[in-house]
Amino acid sequence: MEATQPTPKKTLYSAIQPSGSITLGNYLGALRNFVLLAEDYDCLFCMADLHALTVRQEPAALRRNTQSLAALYIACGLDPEKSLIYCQSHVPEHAELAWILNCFTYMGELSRMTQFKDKSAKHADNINAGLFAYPALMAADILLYQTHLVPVGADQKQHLELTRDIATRMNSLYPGLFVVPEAYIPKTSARIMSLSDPTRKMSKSDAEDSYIAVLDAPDVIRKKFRRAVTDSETEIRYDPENKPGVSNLLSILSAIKGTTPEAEAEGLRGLQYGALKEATSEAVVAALAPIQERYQTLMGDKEYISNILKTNAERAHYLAQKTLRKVYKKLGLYQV
Ligand code: ATP
Ligand code: LTN
Repeated sequence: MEATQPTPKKTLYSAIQPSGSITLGNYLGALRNFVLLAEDYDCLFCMADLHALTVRQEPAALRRNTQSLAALYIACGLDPEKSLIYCQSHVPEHAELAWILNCFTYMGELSRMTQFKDKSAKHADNINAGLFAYPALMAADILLYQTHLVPVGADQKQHLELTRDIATRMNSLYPGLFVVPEAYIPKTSARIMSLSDPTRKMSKSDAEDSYIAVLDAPDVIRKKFRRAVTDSETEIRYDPENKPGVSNLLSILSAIKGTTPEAEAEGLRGLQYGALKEATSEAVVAALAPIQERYQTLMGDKEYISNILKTNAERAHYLAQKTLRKVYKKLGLYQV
């Protein structure tokens, strides 16, 4: 009788930039799904420190944020024995494959990227070539591991489409080169908005009062929600177009509770905005408390974190080398 082999798991890849404190947007849009999906895939979760350099970073803060993000990945429930949690700059193949992909990515494609347009406007004094080529490095991250699924927030959809276009383009020139990845974007909470300007996405590199950090103390969370911009009406209704502030609070509340924004609006019908803010902040405080506790414990053992990052980078490096060698060979780079 033939022995049945277990089907190998597909590969899941995602990354977050260590460019500031991880926000509730990063958590609900991305990190939380990493944890939910991790069991079913072979996973890699990266701290995208090379991407973070596309905007000026203070060196000590970048170092601290990278270590903190590693601890937060684990505190949120990712198991570093099962998933590869590692730092992008520790695996040189990311930058090497990015160069190759740059040669297969058109200027026109890169200049259509809304993140490039947004960040250029925000950092008009530093519109560098790295910011422009950012999506090619992101494509390299993903394609290097022959990734099937990439969980991200809605703002990264365009970058994922470009990654797929690059992979498909190169596969038609060099058959069988890359797996063409799919994006996984959550239905609700794919785009959590800023508390101070609910028409813009919550972002960790904006002013502190515009976002909730996953590591904010309970009183800070309550204060930030109390000050969150709403509107001059009084009705609690889910209507992102006309009531972006109120709708954002309803999205956050329902994402935490696993319900829908409409159901939460119904439950709070007739109450004032203060009640919505309180319900949202208490739900967020309760959801973040166990993560914060685990995070504090992990940060008490920095050696544990650095050992994990060291061994995981070696494993990632091994996988990355396999793809890079294949790419060099198929493209005709002379091998000795
Ligand atoms: P920065 O402000 O430095 O550009 P960011 O807060 O936008 O950072 P990223 O590191 O670029 O965060 O994103 C990490 C992940 O979090 C990505 O999958 C991204 O789509 C997701 N994400 C970021 N902001 C939000 C948001 N407001 N709502 C939902 N998901 C988000
Ligand atoms: N560009 C992403 C971060 C990122 C990423 C990736 C996400 C870098 N490399 C690979 C998914 C897969 C962002 O969120 N700004």
